[in-house]
Amino acid sequence: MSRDFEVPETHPRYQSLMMRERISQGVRDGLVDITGLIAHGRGEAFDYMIGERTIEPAVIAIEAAAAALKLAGNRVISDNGNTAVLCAGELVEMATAADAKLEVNLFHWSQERVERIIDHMRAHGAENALGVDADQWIPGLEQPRGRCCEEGIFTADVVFVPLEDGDRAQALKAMGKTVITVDLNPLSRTARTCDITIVDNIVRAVPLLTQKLGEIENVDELPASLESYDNRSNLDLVKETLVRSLGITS
Ligand code: PTJ
Repeated sequence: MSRDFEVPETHPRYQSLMMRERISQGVRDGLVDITGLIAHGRGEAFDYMIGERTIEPAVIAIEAAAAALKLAGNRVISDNGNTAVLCAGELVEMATAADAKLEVNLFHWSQERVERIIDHMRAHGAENALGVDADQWIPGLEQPRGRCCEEGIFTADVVFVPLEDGDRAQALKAMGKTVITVDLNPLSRTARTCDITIVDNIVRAVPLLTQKLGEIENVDELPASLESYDNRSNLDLVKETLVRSLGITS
């Protein structure tokens, strides 16, 4: 379905409306599952509450994520329909900066959509996006996201899983992996399960993470800085920000 409307750049909510456009166009192009619209709307609501800006706890989590990725042996960035249409090029840049593999892994799985997303990632510079020939299964995960690649998610020690569901995050942790997510909802099961949760919009978080990876100079200092990171207290800081933003007093 096409329409004769373009969001004017002068619109006060231009950035937000453009994200909606990318997600809805992604549905029309067969990249985003229809429920991706709902997931995006939920994210928008939380983004509104944190002021559509990168808050301090997210900066702290981004630093920890950069350290974890740098220290890893096999790093994988997991990509789905929403992440692909919101920041394909930025994810490719992050993969280069982190020396990470990209793997398409879908909840609403179809081989056709995996292939479409991989083509989309290639068009944005990805040389080798995994996911088409998934040859492994995440133990205990009885949903389509269990499907994964031996050389990618299955053997990774650090996995970046933005806009995720809690089930896979839990199953990946049970495999002994370090799991990093980007999720605007600090209350989600994913946010609470992961080792490092970046509560920020993925369109802001990924470029900042790439920048941080590029700024790391002393790798020897990373284990200590990672050790001092506590995801639970960082999420508490996010919740305090939300409470302040809603004007709630106890
Ligand atoms: O492409 P598929 O089939 O793998 O499906 C992808 C979606 C995102 C539809 C699927 O993973 C899903 O349904 O996710 P959930 O369970 O709705 O969780 C998505 C989480 O991401 C929610 O907590 C949202 O608040 C959050 N979110 C949505 N948009 C953004 C976001 N977080 C950061 N940046 C966003 N732009």
